[in-house]
Amino acid sequence: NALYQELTERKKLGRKSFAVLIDPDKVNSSSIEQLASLSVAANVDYLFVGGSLVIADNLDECIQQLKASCNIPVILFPGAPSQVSKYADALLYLSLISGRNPELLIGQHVISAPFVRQSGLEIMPTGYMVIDGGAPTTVSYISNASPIPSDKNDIAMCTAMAGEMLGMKLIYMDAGSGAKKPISEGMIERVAKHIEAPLIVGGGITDPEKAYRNGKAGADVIVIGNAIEKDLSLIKEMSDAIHSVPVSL
Ligand code: 1GP
Repeated sequence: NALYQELTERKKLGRKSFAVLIDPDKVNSSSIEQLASLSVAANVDYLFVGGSLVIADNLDECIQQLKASCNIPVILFPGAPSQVSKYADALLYLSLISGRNPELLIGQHVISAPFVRQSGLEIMPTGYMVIDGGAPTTVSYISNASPIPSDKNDIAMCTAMAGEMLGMKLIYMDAGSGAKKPISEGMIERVAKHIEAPLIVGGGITDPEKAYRNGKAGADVIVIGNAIEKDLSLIKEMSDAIHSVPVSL
């Protein structure tokens, strides 16, 4: 589990990481190359690949191409068990702990377990928490589970604590891709103070200032997808902002 170790070491040092989220439906071979070279130039730490709804059948190709174009670790962020590719470096093994849909807590894991193990991927058990992003997002609809209300910081904190005590190694708080309202710094701070696992935060972050504030509030990894799809120059701006968060332990 080399990548997980790296994540925890970065957290110990108070260093923030930037993950670019790539939706396989929204890229083609030339945009993948461009994304990879911009990400290398901007010192992006991780490439996350996946989405709640992946329509095209190009996951393997997309990842193989990313791996051929750069050395940034590729981590799967699957919306369904079908989104597993042995070509990636690691897999966020998500259990939707904010919801009460048994299929996404454990059901789909049971069905895909042999396949996932056989993939040889580094598995990162992740407590996945969907937070209300102001309007229904794809993830809130597809998951068929209520998100945590955006102002209920204590619910988020207790959910993350429970996830960690159940053995989850990462906590991922997500307002959903393209969320109108990203997660508040108050909620991030409340959760970060009560867990030791690295905290991933994403959903609806569109400006570098917000990304910076999330890092200051306690997010260890900041994930950005939509905003970058719209404006590739944001890769560098976001990366600089996230990496400029002062170290505080
Ligand atoms: C969604 O956290 C990710 O699952 C990123 O969201 O696409 O809104 O940046 P955006």
